[in-house]
Amino acid sequence: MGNQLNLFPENASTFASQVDYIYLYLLLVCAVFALGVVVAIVYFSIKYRRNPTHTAIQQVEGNMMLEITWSVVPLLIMLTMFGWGAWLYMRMVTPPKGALDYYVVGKQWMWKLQHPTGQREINELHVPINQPVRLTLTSEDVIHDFFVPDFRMKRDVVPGRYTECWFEATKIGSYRIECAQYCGTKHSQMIGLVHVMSQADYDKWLSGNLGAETADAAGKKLFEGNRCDTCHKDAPDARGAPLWGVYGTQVALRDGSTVLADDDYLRESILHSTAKVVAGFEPIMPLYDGQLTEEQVLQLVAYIKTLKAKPKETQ
Ligand code: HEC
Ligand SMILES: [Cu+2]
Repeated sequence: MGNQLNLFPENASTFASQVDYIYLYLLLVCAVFALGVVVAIVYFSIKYRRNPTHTAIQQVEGNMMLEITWSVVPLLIMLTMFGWGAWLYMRMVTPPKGALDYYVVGKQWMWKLQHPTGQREINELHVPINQPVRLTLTSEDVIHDFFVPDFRMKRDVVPGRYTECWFEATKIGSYRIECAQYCGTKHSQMIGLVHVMSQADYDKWLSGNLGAETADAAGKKLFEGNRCDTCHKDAPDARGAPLWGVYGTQVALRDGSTVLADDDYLRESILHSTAKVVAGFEPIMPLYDGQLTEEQVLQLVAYIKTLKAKPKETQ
């Protein structure tokens, strides 16, 4: 919008302006109250300054109306902040169906990113415009934080678990990625760029970067290479728990509880299989902790998510 004073980063995603509106609203409310307090301080300190003509001042013991007003009015104002904030927060943490799935692994001190179609990048991410993009994030070492100020998008990247976030870019251009969690000596150099492109340019970019394997294809190779398939076969006599169609279902565990088979559960089952043992199975699965990188685990999880249940055979 021309040469204006740049108080805010650019608005380059669908929720950037929403975040700014809330921010301005909070600022406005604070400013109005701060101003009121300052004016009252100045006014009263002049009005009631030490003065020989002032005699002893009458004590005010309390005023019910006043008490109620200054409790209820701030409460109502707070509730508007809460309601508005919660509404936007829910939008920001719920990726829409059909979002493109990208994977992000943070590492001292770089970002490794992978496209749904397999292309890999370091510290750079090319995405199409006007298309919801979902990121699944994890870390190889310490806590990082994936921050794109121009999208108002920020998510902690935590070792040992998956976090996710999403955005839909609305402006072609390049936007800075910053690590927003102090992560060691070169934290300030853990930066990158998101390149938002037209769909046509994006397709061209993708086709110029062939030779990559999708995450689930790489996962399939790892699955065979690590001999997961010797136990996890799609056969009734398999020694491992069935993985076909397991994603998104409730899994019954040996201790009688159930657990939702989401990304985090699959990750934990691969690295520390004994943490949650599936009902009807012995904890014979080897521990893969330390044997697989986070990227490989992401790929295995991506592969397991593609395994669909076969239609039940009629007996
Ligand atoms: C020696 C046999 C064996 C091997 C090898 C093995 N698993 Fe397992 N796996 C099991 C058994 C048994 C269970 C169920 C008991 C448990 O949860 O520990 C299981 C459970 C799982 C689960 C949880 C499944 C569910 O239904 O909740 C996942 C995911 C999994 N394995 C993935 C893998 C992957 C990926 C590999 C290879 C890196 C692998 N397994 C290698 C035997 C094996
Ligand atoms: Cu970092």
